[in-house]
Amino acid sequence: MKTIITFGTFDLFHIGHLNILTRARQLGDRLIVGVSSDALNIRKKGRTPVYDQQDRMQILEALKCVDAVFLEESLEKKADYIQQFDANVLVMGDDWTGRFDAVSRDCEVIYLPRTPSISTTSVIEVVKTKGER
Ligand code: C2G
Repeated sequence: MKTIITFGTFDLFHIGHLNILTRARQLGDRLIVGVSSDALNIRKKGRTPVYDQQDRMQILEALKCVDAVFLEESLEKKADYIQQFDANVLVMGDDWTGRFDAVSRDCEVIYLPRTPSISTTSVIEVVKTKGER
């Protein structure tokens, strides 16, 4: 059983999130997703997510390509999470290239190309602009 693990906030879920999850799932037999807690997101991005952690986890749990979801409390606990779920491969978007190579002792690390021209921040901007018209 080849277990893939990936992490993210997945706020305002969009096609870039779906693409990396479906591609990560295709690399193994099951996909486990660590969803950043609201508190972690404030620490790493300086803002509270639009969707709270419960909603973000529930959306991911509903996806065909996701087998299990858990709350990611810290960026620095990757090795613990990988051990906890006995993951064989860590997959992240290439905006993180090199950032998690330290766990390569425990599992393979693959950085996949990000989906161009979509991000949670750009979605927020589009909604704001439309709202102002
Ligand atoms: N992503 C992507 N293409 C986009 C946007 C995001 O492939 N256009 C990928 C990111 O590279 C990441 C995943 O989707 O692998 C989740 O993105 P975010 O929700 O922005 O999460 P991030 O802030 O990168 O959190 O422990 C690591 C962090 O929790 C990752």
